[in-house]
Formats: sequence, C-alpha cells, structure tokens
Amino acid sequence: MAPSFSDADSMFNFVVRDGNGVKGLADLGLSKVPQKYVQPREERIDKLNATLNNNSPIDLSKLDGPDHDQVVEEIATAAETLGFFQVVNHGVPVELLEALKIAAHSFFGQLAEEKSAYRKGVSLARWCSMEQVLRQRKRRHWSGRTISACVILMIVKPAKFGLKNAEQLFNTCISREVALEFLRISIKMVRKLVEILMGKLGVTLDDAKIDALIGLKMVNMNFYPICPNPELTVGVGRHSDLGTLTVLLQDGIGGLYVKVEENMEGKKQEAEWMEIPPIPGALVINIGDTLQIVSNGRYKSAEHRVRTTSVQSRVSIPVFAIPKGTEKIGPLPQVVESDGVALYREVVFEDYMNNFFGNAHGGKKSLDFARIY
Ligand SMILES: O=C(O)CCC(=O)C(=O)O
Repeated sequence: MAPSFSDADSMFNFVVRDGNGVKGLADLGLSKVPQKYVQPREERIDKLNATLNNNSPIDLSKLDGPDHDQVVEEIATAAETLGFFQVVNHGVPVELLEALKIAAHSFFGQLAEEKSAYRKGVSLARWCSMEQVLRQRKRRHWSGRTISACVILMIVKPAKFGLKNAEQLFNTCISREVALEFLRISIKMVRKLVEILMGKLGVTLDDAKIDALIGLKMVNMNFYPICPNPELTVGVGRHSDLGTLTVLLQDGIGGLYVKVEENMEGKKQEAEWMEIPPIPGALVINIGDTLQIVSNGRYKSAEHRVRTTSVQSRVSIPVFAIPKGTEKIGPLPQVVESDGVALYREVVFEDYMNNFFGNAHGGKKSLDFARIY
C-alpha cells in the first residue's frame, strides 16, 4: 500500500531514513510532485527561456601538438567567463564512461532493501551526507545521491569507512578497478588543467602545492528519477561547487544549466541560464569556489543547477577535486601582487567546507565566507 505522508517527518523518513530516496517517491507513480518539492517560482527552471551552450568541446589531445597554445587559451577563457567547459580526448576510454553510467543506473535501480545492504555499519549522516542540508531546505530536490564523500573512500579504503559491503557494491554495479581507473585518469587531467590555469596566472606551482589544492577527491553518483512535474521542481538547485575543479560525467538526457552573468568581454549582463548539452564521449569541467579564491576572482566558480524530465531518469557522476581539510586557501600572493588587492581572505578549507555544507546557500553565496568587503 502506498504510504501516506501525514506530517513533514513521514515523507522525510520514507525518503531518507528508510532509504527509499526520491526514486521511491517516483516509483509510487505520483501524479504530482509533493508540495515539499515544489520550488518557488524564481527557482524553477524554465527551459524555454534558457540558451544552449554550443561551444565545441576542447580537444585535450591537442595540448601535445602545434595547437597547444590555442588550447591553453580556450581553457583559460572558459574558466574566466563561464566557469564551465567540455573536454574530449581526455584519456578516459568511452567504454569506461558507458560502464559508469550503466553502473549508476543499476545501483539506483535496486530496491531500497538491496541498497540499504551497502549501508550497514555506516552512519546515516555519512550514507546521505546531504541529510543536514535536506532538513534545512524549505523545498527539496528531485534527485538522489549516493554517499557523497564515501564513494571514493569506499573505492580506495572501504574497510576504513566501515563499508563492509563495498566489494558487494562494486561487484553488483561496477568493478572497483573500473571506478578507480576513472578516478585515476580524471585526477591526472585535473592536475594538468590546474597547471595550465596557474600558468596563465603567471604562477608555477610545485607538486606539493597542487596536491594541496586537489588532495581530496569525492565521487558522487547522482540520480534524477522521472518527475511528474519537472517545471515545478529542480533536480539540484542552484549552487557552486566548493572545491578546485569538478569533472562531471553526464548521460545523454540533458538538463544541466549554468548561470551566465557576464558577456564574453567580462561586462555584467542580465543573468540567463545556459544549458550544457550532453556531448557523446565528453566530460564536463567546472571551476569550484576554491579556484575562484586562489585566483583572486580571475577564474569563476560556476553557479549551476539541474532540471529533471517527465520521460526519462538521468544519471551524472561528478568527481570533485578539493583541498584537504587542513589546507589554508587564499589568493596566491603573486596574483594579489599583480592585482594590487586581495578579494578574499585566507581560510582553513575545513572551515569553508563546514560553512558550505552547514547552510543551504542560494547560488554562490558560499563564497561570501571568504570574501573581503
Ligand atoms: O547532475 C549534474 O549534471 C550536476 C550535478 C551537480 O551539480 C552536483 O552534483 O553538485
């Protein structure tokens, strides 16, 4: 029998505590999204009013040839303007990308009881790291996430995280080796991109400093179930990512939108939302808050959000490259010297992260924590 959600807590318990996720709600065959998921008008995604980003993906293999400088320019320009770009010939085999998408679908396709088997011994907070944020949100998002920080830790050190059943997860959905390979190649690419972006700021960072910026890696699997009213809700509300760079694998459904507030000359314009369309074999790269802070605002962390559809579920798999908690992040001295002013103060990354996850920020408000006024 379909559960009745008589009070605010009963739906939360069904979705989060009992592990049904938003998919559990979708599987009930609701004809309308519950009121808790209906977003205020200004947060809804009007796809007819959005533009389409038709920039060609950047071909990273050309970094090794005569077009090297032009490719570097394309990467830096994208990071300075939209904060988003797509890359091809990034080194991750297309079959591996396909295997990951299938794995995400098969993970979320399992029954709640099956999924909860992986959760044994893991605190709910860790299993669903968004719990705190979910509770604070007045309106919820039509999507499900795995285990945020845990997936990577599960891949690398399952036992340490009490994930006794991690092997089972990987055997059911994807081989651990495949997941590790995706992570390994993605991080190699992130390192290269960070070197390039730093180089364009006139800064050469040694390996230790680059490690400081991308020392922690988090992999999520996001699932956006079919939604009866995509026009009323959001898959993920507008936010920026907190780390240095994010590598995102999206499937072919579409629905990822980035906010554009400046024109190509860097002049403020009326904000509009631009869809980042799926390109077969491409990975999406976006700039996170840390890189905006470190570059003293030269590179723009990208405000983005996701729309669901009423016809197909969608998966995405982001790899977040973030600093270690103990790292201090602030504008690089060389950049401040050439800019003449620091726009951000130095903060301990863990404090930044606690503020980021401890509050439901609208858009890029998370950056205010480090901003100098
Ligand atoms: O699903 C997507 O395309 C984006 C996901 C995202 O923004 C996130 O996981 O923070």
